[in-house]
Amino acid sequence: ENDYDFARIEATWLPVWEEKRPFRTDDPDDKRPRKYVLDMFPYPSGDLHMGHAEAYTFGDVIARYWRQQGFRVLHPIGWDSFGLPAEGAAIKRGIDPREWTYANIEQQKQSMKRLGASFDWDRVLHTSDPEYYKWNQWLFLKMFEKGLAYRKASWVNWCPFDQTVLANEQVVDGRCERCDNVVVKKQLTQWYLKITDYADRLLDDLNQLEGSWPSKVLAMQRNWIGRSKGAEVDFTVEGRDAKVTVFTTRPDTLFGATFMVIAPDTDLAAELAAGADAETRMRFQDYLEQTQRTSEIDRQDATREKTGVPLNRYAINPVNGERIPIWAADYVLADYGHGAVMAVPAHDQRDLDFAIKFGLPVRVVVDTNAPVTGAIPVITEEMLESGDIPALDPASTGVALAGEGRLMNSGPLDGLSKSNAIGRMIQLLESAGTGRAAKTYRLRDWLISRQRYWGTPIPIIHGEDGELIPVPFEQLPVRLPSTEGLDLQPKGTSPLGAAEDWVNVPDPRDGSPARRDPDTMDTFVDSSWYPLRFLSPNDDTQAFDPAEAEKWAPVDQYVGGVTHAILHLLYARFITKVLFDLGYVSFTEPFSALLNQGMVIMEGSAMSKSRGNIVRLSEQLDQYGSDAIRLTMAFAGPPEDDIDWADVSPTGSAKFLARAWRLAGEVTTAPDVDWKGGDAALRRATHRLLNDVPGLVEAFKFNVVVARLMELVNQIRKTIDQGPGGGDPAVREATEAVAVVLSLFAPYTAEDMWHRLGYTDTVAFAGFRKADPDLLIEESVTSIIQVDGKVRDRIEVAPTIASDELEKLARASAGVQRAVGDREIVNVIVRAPRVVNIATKG
Ligand code: ANZ
Repeated sequence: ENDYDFARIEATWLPVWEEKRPFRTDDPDDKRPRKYVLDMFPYPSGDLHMGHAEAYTFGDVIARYWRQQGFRVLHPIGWDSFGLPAEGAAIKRGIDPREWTYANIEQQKQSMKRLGASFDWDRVLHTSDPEYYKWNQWLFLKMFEKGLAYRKASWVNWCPFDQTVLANEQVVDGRCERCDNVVVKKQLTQWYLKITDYADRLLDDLNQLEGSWPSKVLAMQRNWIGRSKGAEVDFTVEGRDAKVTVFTTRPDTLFGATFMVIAPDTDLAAELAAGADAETRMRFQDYLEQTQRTSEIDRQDATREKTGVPLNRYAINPVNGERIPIWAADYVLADYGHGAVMAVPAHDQRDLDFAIKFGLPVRVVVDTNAPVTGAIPVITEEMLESGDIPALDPASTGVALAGEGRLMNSGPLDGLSKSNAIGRMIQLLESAGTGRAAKTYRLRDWLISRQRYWGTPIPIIHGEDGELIPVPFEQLPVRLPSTEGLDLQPKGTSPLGAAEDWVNVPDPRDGSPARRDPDTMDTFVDSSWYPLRFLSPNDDTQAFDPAEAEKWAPVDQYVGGVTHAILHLLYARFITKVLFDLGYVSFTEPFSALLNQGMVIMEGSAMSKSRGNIVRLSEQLDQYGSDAIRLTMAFAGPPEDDIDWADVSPTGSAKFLARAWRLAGEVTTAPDVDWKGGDAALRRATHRLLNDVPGLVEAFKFNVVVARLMELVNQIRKTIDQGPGGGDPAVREATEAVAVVLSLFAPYTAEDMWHRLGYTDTVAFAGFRKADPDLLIEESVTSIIQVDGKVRDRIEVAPTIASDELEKLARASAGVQRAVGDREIVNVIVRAPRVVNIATKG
């Protein structure tokens, strides 16, 4: 009983929490303010690991903190339980993916409970439950209705081994991230969500998150959306009725366009080649095949040797009527802008490399030697004096002139600065009807079709006439059929296509034979709106209750890994805006604040099976207990930083917990004792802690809070051992404060302390005591007395000392008297209570 035994303490309190469910948030009469604290929900891949423990510790500290501050805190958890690994495990072991998934969920749930995570266990959701994915289907149908879900044929990354489409990020150096086989391009008809319609809002609304999201994540989102401003220019093509439009960020350089380049893998390139001579057609065909074997990443690599073929066709420059040749080259991307560029080799490096390699003309149209106000001058005074002015000759230097300057060789633009010329050129194009201001984005529409079993079935029926018919709402969910008799091996089409009983359905229009769409949705759809489902997880009439969303959402604090910095957050932001437009929510951003925890690493590198450096969470929990592990995570440093498990000391944490815990057994006063008479120094230390904790926790300085707890525990120990003992009321006051603050980090130990201190309710809602302002005042401060700029004395004064009082003390101080001697004091500046400056003369 008098020894700290984490196993006994865990065994005492876990069943109590299980039974009392203190973290339920379902009392409609509770009028306290609300906070929604959400951890990114896990994928059920085996048991929890150290990284999970870290993330859930930080989320839990924040949730527990707001509870202690008197908020009702919604802190739910669920599982992102659809996805490929379950399918892989199922194939390998010949079991149903459900078996693997739900067994892992059960195991993770037990670990989370053991970790003392204060989740509301009555709101658990699994995205692979039909009760959940029904609402993915509802969302899809809503978007289909609005034209935001659509099908199109396009070139996609295809892994011939895994027989599936890959996202661009899953292609590494042209190979499949999973199996390392060379990825090819394949033309497929797939479902897309029209996220590009939201590009501007997704970008502009990031400004609202400035300061409450990590700036790195904001930058990554901005880059991913990649908005460029410029113009579209229409070129006539000889022998073709329709014009060809290009996107350019530099319309000012149009007079310097000496050729045009089109992405080979576009209909336009194919059409232009088809209209050329036989040799050109053949060369183009070979080149197209070569392009299709080249990865997106290589194509975007600006330093790669340029390749391309002439199409033997000509375009007319709309501003000067010049006839320029058209080429096909893979450095121009099919799905950016219009898949075609006006090449200005003098001012664009890629175009210059290409022009030099194929002997195409280079014409300078911006004099980058000419001074422009506000721009960094290219020509310095010294250059002018020495006459050493760089030649405007990119064709021989090989370096494009990308900088500021004044226009030349450009008719009406001559003499204008670059930015003025951009504006002027857009005006000229607009009035001639041959171009206009335009924006373009890197962001692509979101491809959501997956040719896989373990996901949400797309609720569309294909009529015999090719019509796409939404599954009537009353028929949702479209449930996944059982895996009985299905071959889940990847083969390029969805395994669901072979589920004859499932896939063949009557056409909802007239009962004629029709087929279900056999594809399932990207699991990022599942996670794009799950925070809302937690608000009414058992509602079978709607995806979420808008009234509850009004109360709780958006999420006040989201916690999770930086691995989700781009896609998950972008998709969740997109879907939130869609729900806003549909009138279901009143806000446009799902996560008001974001904390990215670092990684748990080992001896400088990430933990991985191949390195053999995996630290097993369950073993750590067995050895040190949950509280010590949690405390170690919190104490290791700022939560955003990586934690090297080789550098931390769970043993040290456990020792500290034992020290803190023992104090509770030594307090001999009753809970209602009057603290007023307690040891003053200890009381001041307690109140300083109480005063500082909120600011520290809200700035995520958990490590500092833990350090402060350690100090206070030491001071309590000293007070007991050297002073008035456990009967001093200040010892009770301080130990209670320790228990309450410690409950954020070490809930088991804190709970046990609280009960040993004589309370019967959980410590989780005890609340921070308000710091007493009188006890925050320092007893004395050191005042520095300077004479003619030199420190001559230091005196201890009351922090509230008045200026004239301080001046008197200063003048009287021995050090000052000595320094002044018989000189005259001409000026005294007093900054009470810290400094007095005395100036003398003579
Ligand atoms: C003429 C020009 C002159 C350009 C100049 C740049 C500099 P960002 O800023 O990334 O948006 N471009 C347009 N479509 C392209 C495509 N599908 N694939 C590859 N490049 C493409 O880049 C916009 C610039 O990239 C455009 O402006 C165009 O080249 C090129 F001195 O037009 B520019």
